[in-house]
Amino acid sequence: MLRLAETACQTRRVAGRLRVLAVGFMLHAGSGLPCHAATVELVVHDQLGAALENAVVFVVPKSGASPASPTPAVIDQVAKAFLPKVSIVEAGAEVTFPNKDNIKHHVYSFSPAKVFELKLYSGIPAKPVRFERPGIVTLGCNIHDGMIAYVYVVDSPYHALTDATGKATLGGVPPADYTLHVWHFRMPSTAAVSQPIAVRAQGASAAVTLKVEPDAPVPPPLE
Ligand SMILES: [Cu+2]
Repeated sequence: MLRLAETACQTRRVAGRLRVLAVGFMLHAGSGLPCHAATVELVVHDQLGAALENAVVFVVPKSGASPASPTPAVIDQVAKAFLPKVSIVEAGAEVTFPNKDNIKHHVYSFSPAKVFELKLYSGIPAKPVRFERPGIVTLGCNIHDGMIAYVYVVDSPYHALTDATGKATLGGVPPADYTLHVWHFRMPSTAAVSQPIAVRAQGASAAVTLKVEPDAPVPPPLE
């Protein structure tokens, strides 16, 4: 019975999907069979219609922040680059910054959500960095100007990065009213684009168009 119900839910969700190419959002969610948890499907493009990879997408219940279950993350430094370039962590998560190059790096952030500095080091720093506050943290290296990465700290367990086709799927989302947040590092502002999204039993989907610059804004250097 459960399988039949899920199949019916999926069929309705696909049949009801809407997409828009204009700047902004178009959301679809309806009512129907009582699926136990829903799937939110998102696709993100730029203003020229090109798929945007590594866009941060997450939903937060309107009833308040979801209990986060932060899991540790790792951001490597390889060949004078942060890997991955974009990470999503839940508030309270600890991140380690292994330096896998044979030169030293000096990792820092001036972002209000997390100000920190890992002074010139090799190997793995003794202590991870804890990200408590939701927000966007831009990482730099004081030695290598081209090293830039982003940590988006969220207060929701429902988050994902878009793939090369601009798509992301949030699974296991309890049906409720949410706010959808979408951000890409080529946006001229660190403010995410936000919009209501009603997640119903058969799921929800949204197509989002972001206005982005050709290159990411350059963060200020360490003084
Ligand atoms: Cu460096």
